[in-house]
Amino acid sequence: MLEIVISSRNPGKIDEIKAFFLSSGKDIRWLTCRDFKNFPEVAEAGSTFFENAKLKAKAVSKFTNKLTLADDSGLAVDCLNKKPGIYSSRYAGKNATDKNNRDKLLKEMGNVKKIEDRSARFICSMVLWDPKKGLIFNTEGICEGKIGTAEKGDKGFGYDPIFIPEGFNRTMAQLDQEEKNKISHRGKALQGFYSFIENF
Ligand code: ITT
Repeated sequence: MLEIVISSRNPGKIDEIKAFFLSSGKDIRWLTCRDFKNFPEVAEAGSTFFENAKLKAKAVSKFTNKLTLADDSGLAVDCLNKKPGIYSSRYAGKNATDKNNRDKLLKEMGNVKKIEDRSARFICSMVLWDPKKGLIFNTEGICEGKIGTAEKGDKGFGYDPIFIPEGFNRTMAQLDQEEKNKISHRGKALQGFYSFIENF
């Protein structure tokens, strides 16, 4: 069976990746940081989502000597000049929680009253790294939406409770995982990845 390591310490991402493949019919044995001792802590030193995804995939593939998938993602808010972007996980500081990050974002947007001025998008860059061949596949997914004025919903993770995807009047945290995976940045990247890995 095909074995792939997920280079992530984010349980929300890991769950969504596994769930996507559970319903796809392609049998993959997923390994995560829980399956290895001293799993590398990778500094996200790149200046784009793609660069950071490559850094995470490469370091973990080198360490495990296995095919490795990495996801670097974040939120770009138009009225904040595309912030927090690649700094989404550390927006409110180095050890910020998801809640700290959401609170900071809502505060920074406090004077942006009209919903049409609160546009944003989630971006996900995904990279598959082979320990012998290096980068063998990469793809990106984008999900457009708006930032709400208060948190709603308790599903998902990260910025989900304040992100209203285009075409919905609910936040991402009010969608089931299956619904989210159909429209999300990660779900779209996973569709691209699936077409590559389907006949691997
Ligand atoms: P790994 O690097 O270990 O994978 P991470 O959480 O640090 O975990 P990133 O560096 O890619 O991952 O940061 C992603 C940030 O964007 C983080 O703050 C997430 O909460 C947020 N984010 C990404 N995808 C999201 C999603 O589907 N819903 C809500 N927030 C999301």
